[in-house]
Amino acid sequence: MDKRLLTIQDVSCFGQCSLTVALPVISACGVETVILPSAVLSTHTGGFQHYTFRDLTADMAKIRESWQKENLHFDAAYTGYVCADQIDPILEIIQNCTTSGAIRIVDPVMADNGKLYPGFDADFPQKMKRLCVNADYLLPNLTEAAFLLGKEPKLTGYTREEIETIIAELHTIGVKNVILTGVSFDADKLGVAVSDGKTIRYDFNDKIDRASHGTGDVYASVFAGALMRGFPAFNAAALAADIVCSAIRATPADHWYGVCFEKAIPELVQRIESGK
Ligand code: PXL
Repeated sequence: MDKRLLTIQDVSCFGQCSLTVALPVISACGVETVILPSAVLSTHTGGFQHYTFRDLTADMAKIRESWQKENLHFDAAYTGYVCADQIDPILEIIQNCTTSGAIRIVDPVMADNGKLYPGFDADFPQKMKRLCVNADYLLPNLTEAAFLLGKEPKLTGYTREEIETIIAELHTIGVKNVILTGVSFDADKLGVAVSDGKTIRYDFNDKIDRASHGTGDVYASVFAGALMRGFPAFNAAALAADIVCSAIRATPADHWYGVCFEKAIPELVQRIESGK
């Protein structure tokens, strides 16, 4: 039977991020996608000033009970932007509503460019860490990885040795596979380090010199979809990077709040179906 994935993250009604990216992207990969919205915001928080925030934490246990009564189970759980009070209800959902051997993909969405996103306190990373410790696949950017490990993030200039120390420390807290984004050893290239705890492999693309919001969500969603379709983790990580680059290139310069990932969906479908 085809595998079914549950994704838990917010709905930012406007802004091309979180669930409005994950659902279309993972569905386009041909994977049944069940959603649990953790909150509803009028827009995302990355540059909009007047966002509303409807917290759906109180619904999480009720939704879990409903799924348990219906005997519904998921073969993978992928979590993104969530709040501190949602960590325990999410762990309960994962414990009770996933199949044995289900894959846990955690994107510890909370920070970028050296800073926590608005709305997260300094103690949030230690709370998010509880969701990360048993992840099968953890997809932090470099800022998130530093915060999870209680380190001061650097904006640039990580050496290969520093990158590999961060990866080793993430394995030490219990993460099985690390997909670390935002790695750069060369001014013209940006990439990802993929580690299964034994081997670290790097994939680089030409750096596109533009600040783009929501690329992390496109990245993690393509990765999750490709993994569910049988891509090895390194290939899923490299495909995700290619699709993010295509999405950025398809985005007009004045489109500041997100990336036009919709334009990259035909390429995504073609690459998923060809297995490359
Ligand atoms: O793209 C990550 C993200 C998801 N959800 C909300 C956000 C952000 C980043 O700013 O604000 C609500």
